[in-house]
Amino acid sequence: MQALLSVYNKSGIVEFSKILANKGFNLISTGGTAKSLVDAGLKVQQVQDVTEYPEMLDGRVKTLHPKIHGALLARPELPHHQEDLTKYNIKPIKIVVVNLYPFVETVSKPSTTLLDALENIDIGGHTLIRASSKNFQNVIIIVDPSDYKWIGERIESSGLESITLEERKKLALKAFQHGCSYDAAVTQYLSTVDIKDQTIETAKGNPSVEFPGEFVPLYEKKADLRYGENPHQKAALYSIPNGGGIANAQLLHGPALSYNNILDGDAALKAVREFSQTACVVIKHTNPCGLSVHQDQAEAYTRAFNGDPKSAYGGILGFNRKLTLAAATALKSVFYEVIIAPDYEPEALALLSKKEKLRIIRIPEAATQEAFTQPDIRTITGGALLQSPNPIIKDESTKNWKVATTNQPSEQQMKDLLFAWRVSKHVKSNAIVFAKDETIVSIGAGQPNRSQSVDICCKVGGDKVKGCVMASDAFFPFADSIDLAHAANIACIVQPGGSIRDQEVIDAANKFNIPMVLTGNRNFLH
Ligand code: 93A
Repeated sequence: MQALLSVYNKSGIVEFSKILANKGFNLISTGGTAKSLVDAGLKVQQVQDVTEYPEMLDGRVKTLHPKIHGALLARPELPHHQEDLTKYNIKPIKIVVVNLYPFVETVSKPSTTLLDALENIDIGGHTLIRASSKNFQNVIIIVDPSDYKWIGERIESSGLESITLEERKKLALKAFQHGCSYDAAVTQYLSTVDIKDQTIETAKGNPSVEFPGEFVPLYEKKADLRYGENPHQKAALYSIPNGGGIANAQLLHGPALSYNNILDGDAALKAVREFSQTACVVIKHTNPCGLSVHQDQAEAYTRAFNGDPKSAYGGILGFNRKLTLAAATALKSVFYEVIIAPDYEPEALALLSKKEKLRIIRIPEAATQEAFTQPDIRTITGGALLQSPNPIIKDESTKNWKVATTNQPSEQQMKDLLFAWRVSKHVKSNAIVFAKDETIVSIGAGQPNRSQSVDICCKVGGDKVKGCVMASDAFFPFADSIDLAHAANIACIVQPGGSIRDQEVIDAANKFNIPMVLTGNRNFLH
């Protein structure tokens, strides 16, 4: 019996091949893979000894040969296939282990040239996958090293034939999916790479920020989820391999993540990465109902919680720094569904792990700080909308702000205005944020008119709103919101400006001596 091994990622291949060798398989392999196996003391037949052609064209042609593909595509039960095998001296291959050149990793590097990218488009390996998968009744195809263990154990205990037809089909399906997302990545890369006025050696592509003529997301399925937004909806999680973010986060403790947990966890991550200072957010239904920045993380948590203690129950907590034991101690008595942080002090993790229902998530390294480069994608009936992500608001952005009123905000108020402005970016439009001491006091989210959001802020904040700053994610179309702000004793306002009634709105602020700052840009979130 013959096995063909040709892998870029060589982890686990020696151990798996040893099992095959012990079971009497003839191991056939390509250059680098063969070397790893020989170095480990295994007897290997080189592909070039089977094909009687050397690997050529810098390895572009290794396994592309009828002696290999005849061995993969033959159906031994058909007499005329048997005749061909005998006539051309081809021996069937029963098991194929392949994984492809690292195309996604290669094009993710900003320094990658077009030539590097093209060299990393795997042709032969891909063809091995397709041929073996097409003939899955006769050939076992393995593309995922995590399958070595169970298949190895099975072959060892019960032989190759014990792998059932259903299992073979699943492996073939996985292999086709693997090839499919690989081709999607190539398609996306080629549709965005700019080769105008550049040599093939130097042309660089950045597939993540431009909008291609044809868009094929390069997502890989990560998990089936129990259900979707509601129990009667089916759902699954897909991720961009090595793409960071919540889709590649690690669940350290607790029950499996739900669709809504992931969605809210994403909102938490996006909200805390807006701040370079130590921050804590409480998310409910994708809106931050509490958020605070403070150099003491436990204090940031307590302030965020106190923003709206009633709504915090069952919320999603987000941190942009390693979670300390002090913060874990402060939060442990409240019921939260999920907590996300870039890391956890061991004592903090141990303490929180006592809470059975709490899902504790570690966000991949640097994800709480790095800028988004992935486009925002949203499906619509019959298509999709893409946009570049709304960038992180820099401290320097206040240099472009204009004070529209006679009264100027104080330095402390400017700090709070910038804080509230940043928060308003993460609240569903029409968004109004009341804040004090870089902490949310109340939010008005998702209302069909702006003054209604102001109203909600006043009601939810109650006595606490006195002296707050107010941020609005888009301009005030009328002066009614300023009247409400005055009645609530709001100290200062930030908003984009740009309404045809700006003057009326500014006049109202002047009438009440409320300083008002115009940012010049809008932060809708629909
Ligand atoms: O350049 S290729 O597209 N041409 C081929 O004929 C071929 N056959 C296998 N790349 C080819 N492979 C790939 O080589 C496999 O998919 C695998 O990723 C890699 C293993 O090469 P080596 O064993 O030399 O490290």
